[in-house]
Amino acid sequence: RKARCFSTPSPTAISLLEKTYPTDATTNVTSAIAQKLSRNLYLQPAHPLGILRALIESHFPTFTALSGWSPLVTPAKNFDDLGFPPDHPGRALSDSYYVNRELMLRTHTSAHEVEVFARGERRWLLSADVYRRDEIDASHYPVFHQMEGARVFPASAAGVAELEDNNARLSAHLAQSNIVIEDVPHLSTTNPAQPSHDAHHAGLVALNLKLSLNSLMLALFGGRTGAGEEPLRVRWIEAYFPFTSPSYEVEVFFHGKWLEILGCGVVQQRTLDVANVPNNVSWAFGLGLERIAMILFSIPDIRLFWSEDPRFLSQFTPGQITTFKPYSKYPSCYKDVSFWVPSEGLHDNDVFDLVRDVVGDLAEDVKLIDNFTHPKTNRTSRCYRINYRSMDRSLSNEETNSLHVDVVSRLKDVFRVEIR
Ligand code: FA5
Ligand code: MG
Repeated sequence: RKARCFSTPSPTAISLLEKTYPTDATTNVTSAIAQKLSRNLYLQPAHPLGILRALIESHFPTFTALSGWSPLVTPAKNFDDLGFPPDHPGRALSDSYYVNRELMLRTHTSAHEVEVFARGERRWLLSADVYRRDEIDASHYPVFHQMEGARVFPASAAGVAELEDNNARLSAHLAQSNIVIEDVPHLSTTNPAQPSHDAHHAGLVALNLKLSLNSLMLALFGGRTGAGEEPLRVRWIEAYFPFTSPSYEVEVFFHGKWLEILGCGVVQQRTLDVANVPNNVSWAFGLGLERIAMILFSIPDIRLFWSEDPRFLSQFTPGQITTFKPYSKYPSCYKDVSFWVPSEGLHDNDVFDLVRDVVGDLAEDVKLIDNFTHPKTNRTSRCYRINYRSMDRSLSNEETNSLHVDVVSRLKDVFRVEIR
C-alpha cells in the first residue's frame, strides 16, 4: 500500500534542521515530526532521558560516549550496510519517514555502527533520537530514543585472554548480587555463530555481552524492583537481526510484567569489514531509553517526555532517579470518524500520522474500532476512535469539536475518503 505525503510546507522542498531538501513522491515527513528534530531531549541534563543517558554512560566509564549525530541518513546506512534484504518491511513508506528517495530519518542507532567502527572506536556508546511510523497510544510515539553500545576485541590470542579476564571479573561481581537470570544457550542451531567465527571464541564474546548487560541491568534496576527484598529477574531470549549472529533480546521483570528493553548480538563480520576493521570481533546492543525511563521514573505516558510544562520538567534533578508525581489527569473525550476507504487503499499509519499532524499531543490514542467490507459494493468502511486528552489542562467541548472537525476535513482533502 502506498503511504503519502500530506504536509510538506511546499510541494517541492522541505526544511529540516535549517536546511532545505527537495521532496519527491516518497516524502512523508510531517511538520509534527519536522518540529521534533531540534529538541534533543536526551541531551538535557535534568530531563529523565538525559538523566538516564548519563547514568548508563557512567556505568561504562571506559567507553566513548557519542551524541548529537544528525537523524538524516541514507537508506544505505540505515539498511543496506547492515545487511537488511531489499524487501525488508522496515524500508516501507508505511513504516519509515523519508525526506526523499535518498534521505530518511534513522529508524535505529545501528545506522551509525559502520561510521563509528570506521573511526577506530573500540568501546563506544551512541545516543540519538530515532523515528518510526507507528500506532498512537501511551507507550508508542513516532520519535523515541535509543542508545547503541559496542565493544571490539582483537581476533587473536590476546583478544581471547582479554575476554577471559573481563568475563571472570564480571561473573564475580554478579555472583555477589541479588539477580536471577533466565539464560539461553550462547549458540544454537537457530542462533548460530557466523561461518567465519570459531564457535568457542564467539561463545566468549556472547558471554561478555551477556555479563556486561546483566551488570548494567543490575545497576539500573537492582534495588528498584518494587518489593525491597525481591531479586531482580532478567530474561534472555533468542532473537534475529540481519546485522548480528547470534542475537538476543533482554527482558526485565518489573511490577509484574516482562518488559523488552533491548536487542543485541555478536556483530556480523560484514559490518566490521565494511568499516575496515578486519581481524576483530565485536558485540553490540541497542536499547530503548523511553522504555527504561518510564519504569525507573514511573512516567505513565510517553507523550510526557515531550512536555514543556514546568510541572513536569521541574520534578527532575541531574544524576537522580526520582518518582514522577502526576499533577493531574484531565478529562478525556473520544470522538469517532467513519468513512469509506478510497479504492487505492489507506494504511493505518497514514491515518495516525495525519491525526498527530493536526492535533499534536492532544490525541492520547487512536484505535481502529470497526472495519467491514460491504458484500455487494465491495467497498470498505472503517471507523477510528480518537481519544482527545491534554496532559496539561482541560480541553473545552468547543476545542475538542473543532480539533475533530479539522481531522475529518483533512482526511477528506488528503486521502479523498468519503465520510459516512
Ligand atoms: C533495534 O532497533 C536494533 N537496532 C537493536 C540492536 C542493536 C540489535 C545492536 C542488535 C545489535 P528493536 O527494533 O527491537 O531493535 O528496538 C530496540 C529497542 O528499542 C527495543 O527493545 C525497545 O526498548 C526500543 N523500542 C523499539 N520500538 C519502540 C517504540 N515504538 N517505542 C519505544 N521504544 C521502542
Ligand atoms: Mg525488538
